[in-house]
Amino acid sequence: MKKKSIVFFSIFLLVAACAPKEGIEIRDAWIRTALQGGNSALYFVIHNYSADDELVGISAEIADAAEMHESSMVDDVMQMRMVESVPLASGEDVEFASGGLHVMLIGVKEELKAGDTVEVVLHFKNSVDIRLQVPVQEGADEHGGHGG
Ligand SMILES: [Cu+2]
Repeated sequence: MKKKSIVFFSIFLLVAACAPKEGIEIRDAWIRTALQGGNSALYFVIHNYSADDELVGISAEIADAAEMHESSMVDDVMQMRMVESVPLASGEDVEFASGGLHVMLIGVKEELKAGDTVEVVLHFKNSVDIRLQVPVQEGADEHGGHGG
């Protein structure tokens, strides 16, 4: 009688415990409440898991224009300048937050109330567009004297 030998193959695959993420991730996005015709601001954090890239623009149908701005204190006065593109270094977080980088939504076409959702599209130099549904939240109005 032939003895069947059963061979157990233990196959060890070298699998990374956690597959590396790729692309660009946006988190903690929110938009400040605003009245119709007024200005609002969009904030978020970007993490770039890929090679160096740049955020080159933002589209938001809800507003007449969406511009990237950077606030900074100059001689105790908050100043803002428009930014054409924002470098996204590989592996780095870039934060759009009150008092720093932000996206101005100029001339919103309808009132933005807390709990609403607004669609925005982020454009990159190398990566494909990212479409986001962003919640509207109450927030301090840092743009009181901004004028657009
Ligand atoms: Cu601004």
